[in-house]
Parts: sequence; C-alpha cells; structure tokens
Amino acid sequence: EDGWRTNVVPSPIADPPIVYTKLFIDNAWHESCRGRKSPVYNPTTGELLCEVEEADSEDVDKAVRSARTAFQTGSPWRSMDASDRGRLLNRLADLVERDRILLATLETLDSGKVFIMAYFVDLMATIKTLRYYGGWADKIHGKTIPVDGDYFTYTRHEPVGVCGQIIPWNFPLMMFVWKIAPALCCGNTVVIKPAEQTPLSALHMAALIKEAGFPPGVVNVLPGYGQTAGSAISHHMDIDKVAFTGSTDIGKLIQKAAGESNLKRVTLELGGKNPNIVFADCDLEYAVEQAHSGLFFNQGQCCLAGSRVFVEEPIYEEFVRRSVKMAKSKVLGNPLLPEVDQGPQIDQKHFDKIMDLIASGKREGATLECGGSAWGQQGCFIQPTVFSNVTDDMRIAKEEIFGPVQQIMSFQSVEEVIQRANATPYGLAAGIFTKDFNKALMVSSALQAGTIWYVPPSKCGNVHTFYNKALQTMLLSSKSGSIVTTGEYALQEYTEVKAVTVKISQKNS
Ligand code: TXE
Repeated sequence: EDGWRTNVVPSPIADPPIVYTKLFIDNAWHESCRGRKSPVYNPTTGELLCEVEEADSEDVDKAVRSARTAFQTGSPWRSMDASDRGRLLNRLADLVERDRILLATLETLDSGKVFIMAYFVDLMATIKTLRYYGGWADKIHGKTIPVDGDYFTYTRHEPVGVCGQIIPWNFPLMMFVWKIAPALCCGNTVVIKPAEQTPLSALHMAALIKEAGFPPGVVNVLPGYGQTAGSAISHHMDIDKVAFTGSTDIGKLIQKAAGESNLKRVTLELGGKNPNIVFADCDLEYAVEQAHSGLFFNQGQCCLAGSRVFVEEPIYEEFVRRSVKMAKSKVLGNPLLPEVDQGPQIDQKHFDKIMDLIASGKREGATLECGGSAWGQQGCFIQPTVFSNVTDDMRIAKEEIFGPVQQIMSFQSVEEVIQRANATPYGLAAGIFTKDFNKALMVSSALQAGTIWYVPPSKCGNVHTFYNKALQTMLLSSKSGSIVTTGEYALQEYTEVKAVTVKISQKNS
C-alpha cells in the first residue's frame, strides 16, 4: 500500500521510547541555557511522559543567531537551487511516511487525540502538505515590467528571512508542518515553538529534518512556554516575521509585540465560532452525521469546529433527537484503542474552561439534552454534550468552547440565518446543508467566513472521508482572522517582493 492512501488500520506502537527531549538548534541537541526542564503529560492518564528542555529568551537568542547565519547570502541554504529545497521537503515527507505509525502514536500519547484519526487525518495532511510545498519551491518567481525609458525592470520574490513560528496543541504535527513547509519552500529559516503541552512530534520532526539533509540553522525547534520563549520570539529584534496560531487574546499580544519591537511581519490564525446551516431540504441523516463530526472531531478542539448549528424550524426537533442519539453513541476511553472515538481534553485548565461554559449554558436556560459532566476516573474526559434551545445571546453561542459541546439553534428564514451566522467577530469557517444548489451559492457568498463547506445532498463517503476532504480543502483555502495561512496564498506571507531596475543602453519592444 502506498503511504497515506492505505485503508489498513495499523496498531500504535506499544510504549514507544521518547528519544528527543532537548532543544534543537543548528542541527544539534542542546540543553536549555537556564538548565530548566518542563514536564510533558499524557492527558489520557495524567501520567508524566517525560521532561523536555525548556527554552527561554537566551535559547531563543541562540536559535535566532543560528537561523540568521543559515540565512546569510552565500550560505548553503541561500545558494541552494530552489528545486533542491523542494527535494528536501519531499525527502522529509518520505521520512514522515517511514515513521508514520510512530509519529501518530506520539501524537496520541501527547495530545489525547484518537490514534486512528492521528494516523489517517493528521499524518496524511502532514505528508501531503510537505509534498505540496515541495512542489512549489521552484515555481515561485517574479515578473518583468515594461517601465518607461531605457531600463529593464524585474521583480524577485525573496524569502522574508528568519521566521518565528508559535503553534498550539490541538494539531501539533499538522500545525508544525503548516508553518514550516511554506516558510522553507520560499527559502526562509525558522525558529519554531511548539505548545508546552505537545512538544514530542515537533522534536521527532527536528530529528527528521536533520536526517533529510537540511543545512544547520534552517529549522530550530524550541519547546517552551508562551510567556517566556513565545514572548521572546514575538519581541525579538532580529526575527523578520512571526506566524502564530492560537487564542485570540494571545494573537493580540503577538501583534502588539511586533509593533513594540521591530515591526516584524505578523500572520495570525485565531479562533472560530463557526456556523453550520442546515436547511429543511437537506439529506437529514447525512446532515446530522456531518454536523456531529464537524463538532466532535478531535474532542471538539478544532478552530474549524461547527459549534453553532442553525437548523431550519420544520426539521429542528428531529435533528436534535438524532444528534443526541449520535452523541450518546460515542465511545470514550484510551484513544490508542481502535474502538474509541473520543479521547480526553488536552489538560485540566482547558477541561475547567469547557466545564465552566457548560455550566453557563445550563444557567442561561439552554436545554441540556445529554452529557454535561466529566467522564471516567482519570484524565480530562468530558461526556459528549448537546444543548438545544440555544439563543444567540448565551455564552455557549458566542464563545469558542473548543470542546465536545454542540449548540443547536433553530431559524425560520434565509435572511435571518445569514444575519445570525455573521453576527460573530470570528469569521473563520461555515457549512451549508441543502439540496438547493442556488441557495447554497447565494448563502455562501453572503457568509463572512474564510472557508465555506457546501455539503451536497447525496452521501459522498463516510464521515472520515469527509474529513479527509475537509482537511484538503483547508490546505488550499483556510483563512482566519485576517490572513490566509495555507495553500498558494501562504507563499505571499513568506516572500518579499523586490523590484530591480537596470539601466540598459537601449530598450526594444
Ligand atoms: O492558547 P494560547 P491556549 C483557543 C481555544 C482554547 C484557547 C486557549 O479556545 O480554549 O485558545 O488555549 C503560546 N506570547 N485556541 O491557552 O495560550 C503558547 O505557548 C507568545 C484556538 O492553549 O493562545 C502556545 O504555543 N506566545 C487555537 C500558543 O501560544 C504565547 C488553538 C497557543 O496558546 C504567549 C489553540 C505569549 N504571551 C487554542 N502565551 C486555534 N486557532 O486552533 C501563550 N503563547
């Protein structure tokens, strides 16, 4: 079977050794300057998995120096053929395919996501993203411009320079690759900080980056906390650009830090409170399934989660009834096991945030149809929860919950639902379920969101297939806040356009 196309469900590796726990700077493993380590827990059991070296500002300085040296003109990286940058990204993809089961296992142990999903969704997207950007490396080019006079003018799309990248814990590996791949294909160098909860797959990737043959300093991986290492990256005077995915509050801090330091370029990918709009003429069973997976996927910890489900009045009650049945049928437990389809939330702090929002939903008068409590004896599990009779003013309808909590609201008309769907500061993604193609197109152009999924009436695969498709769509079109972060558009975020004008003796048309 070839790599990501396999349908064979592999078994995770039992007790994989955790080999890489240090800071990765200049293609070598380093202890942290302050000699500090931080714990990494398995959210399923609460057990300590390992300790990793904890980066702080001195380590960021060290990594930036290495990335700057690697970026110097004439360096092996700067003088490399663009096609060879593409080859390196493809070689990295080969190594990820080789270690796919191990990486999926580490991802499950570290983040609590379901192993099968990690294997099929996260690893598939990781491999494809590397190959996708590997293909772009030698196709990034400028223009010649017919200026007046005896001149020859051309533009170069040059790399921005040293890029700081700060990523969250919900898709640790995918986020890592979504960040490094576009940066590297354009010829930048990188200092990347994984989330403090989930450094393991990023550290394994560091080892693969070295094995693939990337020159020293091109990618530096620094596990550490946001307030220390993350803040040092966003404030750094010698980082040319910072890319961040995470909470809206921290996104604002990153923007501010860039302004207060060297006005580095900023790209942000922040939260969502995405509407899923279900019209009465949809394929009901299919819409229920998709709205369910669109929310509960990855324990609900997904910026694209469809967390406001608007259902047209005539089918509302039946939609709620079927959604509750689906939620109740979910199997919770150890996400390494093949029968389990929901693992734990990432950590206690996040668990508490979700439970607080569930309590607010009850208090503010939504109907708790199922769930609403913790599950099991250990780990941060939350029962799949469905709220009906949700109104737009409730906290659960406004705030990003990032957990297995589905809000179902009813609506009466197209105009009403468009207005309500747009009444959010987020504008990340939206879904539309109807048999009427014209209505779908009309609504999709009226929705203020960077990514729209129109789910056609007939079943086009199981939920899993849909998610693969959804992720591919994201690869090509995802946008959040203000910036497009993947696909061809990401290339603009990692290049600077330079116009070069050369005096010539005579111009001819
Ligand atoms: O995010 P943070 P948290 C949302 C989701 C979740 C909430 C809080 O609603 O409940 O955010 O999650 C680094 N300077 N999303 O607390 O803090 C941090 O170390 C620089 C949506 O985990 O934003 C980590 O690497 N960096 C989101 C990264 O920022 C800082 C995914 C994200 O952490 C920093 C995750 C600072 N001062 C959460 N403070 C999505 N869009 O998918 C923290 N960090």
